[in-house]
Parts: sequence; C-alpha cells; structure tokens
Amino acid sequence: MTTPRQTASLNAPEPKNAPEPRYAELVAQIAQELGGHRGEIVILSHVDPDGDALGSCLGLQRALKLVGGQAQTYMNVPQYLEFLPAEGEVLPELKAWPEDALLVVLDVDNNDVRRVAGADLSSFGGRVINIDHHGTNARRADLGLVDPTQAATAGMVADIAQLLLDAASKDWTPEIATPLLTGLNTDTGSFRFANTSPAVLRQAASLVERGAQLAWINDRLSQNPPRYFALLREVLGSMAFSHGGKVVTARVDEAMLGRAGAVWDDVESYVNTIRSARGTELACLFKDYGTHVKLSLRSRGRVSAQNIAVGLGGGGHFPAAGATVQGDYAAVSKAFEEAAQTELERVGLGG
Ligand SMILES: [Mn+2]
Repeated sequence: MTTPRQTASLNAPEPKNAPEPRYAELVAQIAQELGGHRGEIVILSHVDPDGDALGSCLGLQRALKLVGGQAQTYMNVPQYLEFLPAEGEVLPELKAWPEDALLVVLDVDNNDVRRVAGADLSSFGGRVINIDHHGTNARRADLGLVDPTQAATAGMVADIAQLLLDAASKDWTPEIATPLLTGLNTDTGSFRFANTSPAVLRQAASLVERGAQLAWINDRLSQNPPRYFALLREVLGSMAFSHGGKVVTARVDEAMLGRAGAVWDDVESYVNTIRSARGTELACLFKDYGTHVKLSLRSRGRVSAQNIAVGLGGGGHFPAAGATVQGDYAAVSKAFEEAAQTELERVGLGG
C-alpha cells in the first residue's frame, strides 16, 4: 500500500501494518530482561499522554513492583486521567538518569525524541526497550516489540505482565489489570472504533477476569468539569463541514480556552464529539497555537486518518491519527483540506 504524500518535507517512515511474526518470542525476551534487571527501570511514553500511554506505563510499573523490581514512570498526567495513579506514583520529570537504568518506552517510537516525554533521551546511554503499536515506528530499539495490528500498547504490556507474574508465582491484582484495561478502553473509543477486534475484546475480557474495574473506568472517564461544557460551546460554534459534508472540522485557540477557563489538556476529547456528525467520513480538530497547529484526526473506516497525518508530517493509526504543522491556521487548514481531498479521491469519495 502506498501512502499519498502531500508535502515535500516528510521523513516519516512508511507505515507497516503487518502483525509482528515473532510476537510471543519478543514478549518472552522482554519479560525476561525486565524481570532480571537489577537497578531502576525508567518507564516513559509520549507527549499529550492518553489512556493507553498512562495505562500501559502504570500497569507495567505496578507489575514490576509486585515482582520485586524498581520501576518509575515519568509523565505529566492530564487532569482527566488523574483518577488512575495514586498520589506520587507517577512523577512528572526524570532529573538525572539513575546508574544502570534500563529504559522502557511505551506507545511511542523511542527514536522520535520530540514525541517521547518525561526525560532527556539524549543524555541516556543505556539499553532501550520499546513496546508500541504504531505502524510508523522505525523499529530501532535495542529490544523492540512493535505490532500495529494491536489496538493498544496496553494489550502487549498485559502479555508481558502475565509472564512477569508467572515467573515470580504472583497473581494479578485489580491495581495492575485496571490501568491496562483503561488503555484498551481509550484506544478503542470504549470498544466502539473499527479497531475493536475479537482479539482486543478477548484481551479486555481476560483483564476483567483478572480484576480490572471496567464500570469504574467508564464512570471516571465520563465525568467532565463545568469548563468542559463551556469549551464545548466554543468548539460547537466553530464546527464546519466541507467536501460535500464528508469532512467535519472544529478549531480551538487560546482565546477560546481563556473564555472557558480551560487548558490545552482539556481539548482532546472534542474530536470524538464532532466525529459523530452524520454523513461525515473524517473529523479534524485543529488546536491553533498561533505559530503552529496540532491536528487530531478521526476517520469512520473508509478513509485513512493515518494517510492524511503522515502526509502532513505526523503519524498514528488508520482510524485515529495526528500531526503538528508549522504555520498559521489559514495555511495549515488549507494543507489539511488538500490532504483530505486526496485521501477521499483515493478511496473513491472525491466527487
Ligand atoms: Mn496507543
């Protein structure tokens, strides 16, 4: 499959969406190395962390601690996910690399230094394990498990946690299973997106059997503060349809955040609100920072959000992807509309 390219400035790799053929072998290798490591295991994920980023990190950290390891996640937890970690369990930023540290990077390509958050990777010289499900991953870790057929990184971490617990003759706890189920839940849009495969439902069922609290996760994820509704009014006010109603967009800028008393962390969920507009194939939420614009893309299963994001220098998955594009809103929205048109034409929806 070729990927349409919209700009000349791309150096993102071609997405590879085939399953990882050595999956079981790599899971076993990673579990063995993590379980045998003496010294601290530093766990990191991506900027703008989501439920899969935090859930994967927290599930792994808790499993490693249960089997006697030292593990610490560094992440700025967004407010809507603050219910998941205990106080002080996740630290915002690693100041200095511990001696003999092993680094685990979850849900993001460890080579993408602009996307990995929580520590300065350029000052780290130790071994790196990478576990990810993005097809755009360049696969250059010391030990990597990259399987784009997985709906979430958390499902892979669950397989690794199983082997860690087995080797130490320890049982699953709700505290380990719940964050991992949160990752499956959020990356599938609460088991509603096209990536909700039989495999991910089996992974979810298995985590519920191991004590994961699905109803609690959904209750906590669905709670919104009053500023959410104030910003929702702004987002709905900016909603626009294009390409004969097949594309829906909305835009948020600093002034709108100011009026609603909201922050950028609050914005991410609105793309899922606008994507439910009937007749649309593609939704895009523009986060307009003035000098650059962040795009959050969601597709309905016919057009590829990933193709459009990669064409704009970003990445992601077929149903959900994103890009950060330098330039003002007018220029970036024009580039997006062109990329969307190319993708609609590619799948025969261009007319
Ligand atoms: Mn993910």
